[in-house]
Amino acid sequence: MESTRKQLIELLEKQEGYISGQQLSDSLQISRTAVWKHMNELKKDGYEIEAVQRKGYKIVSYPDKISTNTLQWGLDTKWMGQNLYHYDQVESTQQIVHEMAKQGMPHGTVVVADEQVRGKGRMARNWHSPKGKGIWMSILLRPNLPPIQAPQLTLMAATVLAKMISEESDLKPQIKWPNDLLVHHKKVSGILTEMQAEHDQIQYVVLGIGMNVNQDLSEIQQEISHKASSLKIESGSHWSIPKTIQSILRQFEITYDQYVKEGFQQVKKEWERYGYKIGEEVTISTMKKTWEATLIGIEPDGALKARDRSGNEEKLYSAEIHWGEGGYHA
Ligand code: BTX
Repeated sequence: MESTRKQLIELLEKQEGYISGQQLSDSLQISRTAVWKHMNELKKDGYEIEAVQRKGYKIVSYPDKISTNTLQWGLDTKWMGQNLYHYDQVESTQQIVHEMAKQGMPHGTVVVADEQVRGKGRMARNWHSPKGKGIWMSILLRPNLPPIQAPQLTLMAATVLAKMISEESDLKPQIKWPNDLLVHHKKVSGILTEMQAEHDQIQYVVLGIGMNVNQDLSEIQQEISHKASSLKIESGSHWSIPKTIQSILRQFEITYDQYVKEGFQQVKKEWERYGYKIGEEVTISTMKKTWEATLIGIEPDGALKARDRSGNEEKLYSAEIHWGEGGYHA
């Protein structure tokens, strides 16, 4: 039943224009009546399907409602999100995936929530996760890597989100080191990577993605409204959350598999392509000094590389960067 519906959506998606009931019934090896019944179930789940006599069926619009079904149907990945759980409200999806990891759940397990009441940012900061307005999800990864390479996964995830936004819209996303996703200088997404490691080997990683999708301006919390935004505000149109989650999962799988096969080089290239202020001069302050430097790129250990006016290069791990006009401090 489940897999028939999944195949049905895949056939509808692949077809440009209409696909006939007969073709569907032949491909799925079910009766025309069964096809019709499945169509009704899809409509109940929020798919808008047009049925035209002698032409067949076509998906007109995708559901806005998130459910395990709407997320998994049409998700043509091999491992990413094939084990997926959706909740209405949670404290934090991170915490749930940590539990699942300890119970032995597989690589690529995904937890998505409509709302988080205790969403976490880095360094015990809060992450606002209002109901139905964004993507609040955590992914379980079991990479065969030493812990020292974990920052590469965060950098990789940032490129995944940037690529997804570029592909799905005319927006020009940028990645602000280490991992803020900006559109028009404002943060639309953040990544939180938490790792469990033993004996120089990563046991598992919980990679959390928070993305502001459909908030209007008035729905962005006042204290962050100068530096945060949503895809809807910046693009001027509503985004389907299930479709956007699927695009992220699809892009993530492709990029991750390539990273495992070919290493960090491609991630570095992509990251630098989207990198905020890469090639530009900023002011940097550390405990010891404050200086002007040009940002030149990232290093395999996740550091940001900068060159001062005398040509000396330095690797930055946690310096304060004055991002200048429109930017803000991490
Ligand atoms: P971060 O520490 O870079 O960002 C947190 C800071 O960003 C906050 O201190 C606040 O200033 C600002 N902020 C808070 N909420 C938002 C928001 N919705 N949009 C823009 N700026 C905001 C980034 O941490 C990592 C965020 C990961 C969130 C995901 S959601 C799924 C998973 N579950 C969970 O609890 N966390 C992750």
